[in-house]
Amino acid sequence: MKPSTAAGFFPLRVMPVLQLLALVFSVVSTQFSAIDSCGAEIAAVKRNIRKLESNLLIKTWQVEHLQMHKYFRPFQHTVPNTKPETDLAPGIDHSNSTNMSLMKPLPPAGNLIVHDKDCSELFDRLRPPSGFYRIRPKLHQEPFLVYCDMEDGGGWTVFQRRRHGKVDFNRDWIDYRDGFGHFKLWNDEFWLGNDLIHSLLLEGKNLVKIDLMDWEGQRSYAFYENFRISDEADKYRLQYGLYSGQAGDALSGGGGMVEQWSACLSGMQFSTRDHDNDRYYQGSCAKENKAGWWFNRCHAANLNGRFYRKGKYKGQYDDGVVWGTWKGLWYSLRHTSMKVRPLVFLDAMGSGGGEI
Ligand SMILES: [Ca+2]
Repeated sequence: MKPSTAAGFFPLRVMPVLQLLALVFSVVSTQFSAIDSCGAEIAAVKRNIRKLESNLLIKTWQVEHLQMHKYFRPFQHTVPNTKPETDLAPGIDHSNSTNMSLMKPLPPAGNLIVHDKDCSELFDRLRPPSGFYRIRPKLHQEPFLVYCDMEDGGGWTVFQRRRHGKVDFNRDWIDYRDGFGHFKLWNDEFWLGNDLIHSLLLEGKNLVKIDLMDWEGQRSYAFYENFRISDEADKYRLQYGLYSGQAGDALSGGGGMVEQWSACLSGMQFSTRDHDNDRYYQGSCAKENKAGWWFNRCHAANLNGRFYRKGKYKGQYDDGVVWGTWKGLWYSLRHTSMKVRPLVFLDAMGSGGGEI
C-alpha cells in the first residue's frame, strides 16, 4: 500500500480551520457594517477581526512549519504496540493508540512557532531580518505579533511607530489598551497596546530607545533605562530611570524647574480623550493634544500627537508629534518609534545611536 505523505496529510486537517476563519471573518465584517452607529460594538468587532487575522496568520505559519519540518510521519504498518495496558494513562480511550503512535503530537496553537519572550531572544537564537514576529513575554500569555527591529544592534521590540500619518492616533481608552494600527508591512504605524506594553516592560531591567526623524531626514534619539508602565488598575502609570542620548530628556519636561513641574511625565497616568487622568484640572490634555499619552499639565513630549505633514505647524494647541527638547513644541516629527530590549543586551552588543 502506498503510504500517505506528510505533505498530503496535514492540509486536510488544517484547511477547514482556514475556511472556518474566513467564514467567521466575513460574518464579522457583515456585522461591522450593520452596527456602524454603535461605538462600543464596533470596537469589539474590530478587536475580534484583529484576533481572527492573528489566528489566521498562526494557522498559515503552522501549515508552512509542518510542510518544512514534517511533524506528521507517513502512515505505515509497524509492529503493534505491545506495551501493557497498565502503562497507559488511566481514563483515556486507547483503542486508536496504534494509529496515534504513528504521529508526533501537534503542539497547541502558538507553541509551534513561538519560543521567544521578546525580539532580543529571537535575535540571539536566529539572527532573522527585521519584521513582524510573534513573541510571548510571559509563559501563560497568548503570543502576539510585534515588529522586531533587527538593525541598530538588533533585538529591539517596537511598541510605537509613526511613519506616514495614515493611522489615526486620536482614539479612546479601549483602543489604546488593546492596540491599534497595522501589523503587516515594514512601514506600518501602530500602538502595540497598553496591556501588551505593560507585560513587555514588566521585568523592568530594560532599555527603551526612542528614534526620531524630522522632515529633512535628520535623526536623533533618546535612551531611557528601566522604562515601565503599571497595569490598567493603576491607569498604566509611567516610570523610567536614567536618560541618555542626543534628543534631550523631553519626557522629563526639559531643562527648567517650571517646565519639569508641569511637563515631567514620570509618575503620570495614561490619558485618552475619554479618560482624563492628567494633572491639568481645567481641561483634558488628551483632548487638546488629540492623543492617548501620559500627560502632566500637559507635556514636552507627545509621540502620539496629530501628524502634520510639513514639520512646523501653528494652532491653538501644541498637538503635533512632538519631542520638545529637540525640535520645540511647534514642530511635528515625521518618523518616530519606541522600542525596547534588555539592558544587559546593550552591554553585550555595545550599541549606540544607530538609525531608525
Ligand atoms: Ca484634566
